[in-house]
Amino acid sequence: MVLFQPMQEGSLAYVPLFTRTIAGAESNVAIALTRLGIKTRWISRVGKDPFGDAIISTLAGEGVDTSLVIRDGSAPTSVFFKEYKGYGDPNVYYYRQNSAASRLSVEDVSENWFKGARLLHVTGITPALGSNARDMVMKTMKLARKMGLIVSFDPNIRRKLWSETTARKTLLSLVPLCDIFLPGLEEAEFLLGARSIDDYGSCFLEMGAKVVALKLGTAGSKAFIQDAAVKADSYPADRVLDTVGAGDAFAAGFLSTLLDENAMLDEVTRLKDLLKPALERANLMGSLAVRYRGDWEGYPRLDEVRRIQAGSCQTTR
Ligand code: KDG
Repeated sequence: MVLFQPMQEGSLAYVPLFTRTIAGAESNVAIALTRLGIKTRWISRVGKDPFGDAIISTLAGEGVDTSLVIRDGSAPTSVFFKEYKGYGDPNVYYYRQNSAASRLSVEDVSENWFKGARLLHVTGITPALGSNARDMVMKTMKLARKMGLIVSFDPNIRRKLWSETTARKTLLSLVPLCDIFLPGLEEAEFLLGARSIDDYGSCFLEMGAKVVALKLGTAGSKAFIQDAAVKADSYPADRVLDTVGAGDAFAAGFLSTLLDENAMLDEVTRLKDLLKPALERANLMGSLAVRYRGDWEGYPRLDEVRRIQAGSCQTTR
C-alpha cells in the first residue's frame, strides 16, 4: 500500500501535511530480509497508477525482486494513513476496498512464483481482503509446501478488516498449512482464548506448525518445537516512536537466522540450537524498528545488527 504519514501528531481531521511512503506487512518483511542479506521477491497486485509505480520503484530500490507483481488496469492501488496521537500505537485508516490487491485470486497463483525459493512468507492480512484473496493464500501455502518450500505465517490480525468470528476461523484454518507460525501473545489469545504461554506453543504445534515463535512484547519472545522451548529476553528500546512494522522486523530477524544457517525443520537438534540466536536477532530487529516513524525505514542492515550484537555500537545514531 501507499502510506501517508502525518508530519505532526494529532487527529487526522486537523493535520494538514503528510509524507508519502509505502508499507504493508509482507513488503516490510521483504525489505527487512533484503537488508539482512537474503534475496527476496514480493508478489502482489497493484494498480496501473502512479501509486503502483511508487510501490514498485521503492521495493526495487530496496533490492526486492518485483518482477512478478501484477499490474491491474481496472482497480486502484490501496492507500492507508497513520495517525499519531503521542501515546500508544498509531491509529491506521485504510482505503483498500475493491483495491487491486483485494482482487488477488487463485488464478494468479503460479508455480513460477516459487522457482528458486526456499521460503514463502504470508500474513493474515491478505485473507482479510476477501474470499478470493483468502483462497489465493490457501492455494499459495499448499503449493509452496508441495514444492518443498518452508512456509512461514504471521497472523497479523487487523480487526478493522474483518469480523472477529471470520478472522478467528480463517486464521486457525491456515495454521496447519504453515511450518513456522509467528503470532503475538494477544493474537494467540484471540485465536485460542486465555491460556498459558507454553500452552499456546504446544497447541499451535499440535495444529501442525513445526516451529512457533511467540512475541511477548517487553518480555521478549519464546520459540517452541516438538519437545523443546527456548526463551529470549527483549532488547530494550531506548525510544518508541512507531510500533507499526515491528512484528515484521521480528519475522525477518527470526527467518533470516534460520535461512542463513540453512536450517532444516526436521533436524530437531540443530534447529533447537538455532532458536535462541533467531529469537535474539528477531527481538533486536523489533526494538530497532520502533525507534523510527515509518514501518520499515528504520530497519537495520546486517552489519549494523552484527555491530550492535557485538556491543561495538549503540542504538542511537
Ligand atoms: O505490519 C505492518 C502493517 O500493519 C502495515 O504496514 C499496514 O499491512 C498493513 C495492514 O494491512 O495493516
